Amino acid sequence: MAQAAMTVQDEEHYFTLVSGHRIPAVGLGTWRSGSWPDDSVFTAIVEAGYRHIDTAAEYGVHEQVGFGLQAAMKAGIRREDLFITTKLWCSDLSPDRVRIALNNALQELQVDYLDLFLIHWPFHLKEGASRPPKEGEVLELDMEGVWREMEKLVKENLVRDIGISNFTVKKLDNLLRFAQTMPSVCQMEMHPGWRNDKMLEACRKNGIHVTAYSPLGSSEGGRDLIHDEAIERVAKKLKKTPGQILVRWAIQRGTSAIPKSTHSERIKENIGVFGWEIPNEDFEALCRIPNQKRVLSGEDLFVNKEAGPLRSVADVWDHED
Ligand code: NDP
Ligand code: 1BO
Repeated sequence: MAQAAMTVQDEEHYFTLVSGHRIPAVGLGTWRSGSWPDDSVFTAIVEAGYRHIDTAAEYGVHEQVGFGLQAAMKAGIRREDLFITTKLWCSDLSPDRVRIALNNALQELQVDYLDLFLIHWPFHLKEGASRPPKEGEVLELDMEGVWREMEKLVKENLVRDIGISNFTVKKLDNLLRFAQTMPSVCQMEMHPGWRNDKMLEACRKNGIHVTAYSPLGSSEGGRDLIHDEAIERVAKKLKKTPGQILVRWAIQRGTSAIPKSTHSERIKENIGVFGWEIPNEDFEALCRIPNQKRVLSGEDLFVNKEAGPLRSVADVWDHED
C-alpha cells in the first residue's frame, strides 16, 4: 500500500517526454532573480523539494545558479535527480555558435551535461543588439543548421533533450519538416490570462511537452493574476493561495510550470500543488478569464517598426494571435 502511494505521488510530480526522459511538473524560474539566485536555487532544491531549475544565458545568472546547484549537491542531492534547463540566446543562434554557447553554459553552471537546451527565441540577433534592435541587427536565421548542431549535442550526451521556446505553429511546422530529433519541450508563456490554446494544441498533436513560463503572470509590467477575482475565489474555496491555484491550473492542463520567486516562503508555497485538484467547474471557470493577452510580446526585443524585418508584434508571432 505504501509502495502504491509512493508511485502515485511520484507520477504526479513528473511528465514524460517524447524522449522517454521525465521533466518535473514544477521548476524554479530564475529570470530577474537578482544578485543571489544561488540562495533561491539551494532553498528550492534542498528545502522545498524542487528538482527542475530553469535558467538562460540571457538572464546573466548562470554562475550564481551554478553555485546553488553545487551547494545542493554538496547537501546530498544527486545530479541525476536534478533537471537543469538553459537556453540558447539569439546572438548565438547560428550553427557555429551553438556548441560554444553550450560549453559556456556547462562551465558557468558547473555541470557536465544539461537536461534540456532550448532555443530561447526563434530570431537571430547581432551580438550586442540594442533593444529594440536597430536596422541590420536582426540577422538571417539558419534554423535547420542550428537544429542540426543541437541534435549533435544530444548524440554526444552533452544534452539529454532539446527544445524550443516562443515558437508559433508556423515555425514549429517548419522545424518538424527537417528535425531528425524531435523537440521534447516547447516553453511558452501560459497562464489563465494567456492560455495560448493554439500552441498547446499544436504541441500535443506532435507529442511535444509544453512548459508554461510566467505561470503567475510574470513581474515588472506583468499581469496581476495573484489578485484576479476569479483566481482569488477559487483559492478561497479550496483553501489554497492564488499562487498555488495558478501553478496547479498549469499542471492540470498537462503543462509543467516554472514559477519564479526569490522568497523562500513563496518558493515553498508554489510547489505545494500535489495531492489535491482544482474541481472541473472551477478549472473551466479559470479557462474563461477574459482579456486574453500576452505579457511578453517580444516588442522590445525584436521589433523595428521602420526597418524590420519584424515591424510589429504581429510579425513576431506570425499573425497567429
Ligand atoms: P512568474 O509568473 O513566475 O512570476 C514571478 C513574479 O511573481 C515575481 O514578481 C515573484 O516575486 C512573484 N511571485 C512568486 N511567487 C509568488 C506567490 N506565491 N505569491 C505572489 N507573488 C509571487 O514570472 P516569470 O516571468 O519570472 O516566469 C517564470 C520563469 O519562466 C522565469 O523566471 C524564467 O525562468 C522563465 N521564463 C522563460 C521565458 C522564455 O522566453 N522562455 C520568458 C519568461 C520567463 P518574488 O520573486 O519577489 O517572490
Ligand atoms: C529576455 C528574455 C526573456 C525571458 O526569458
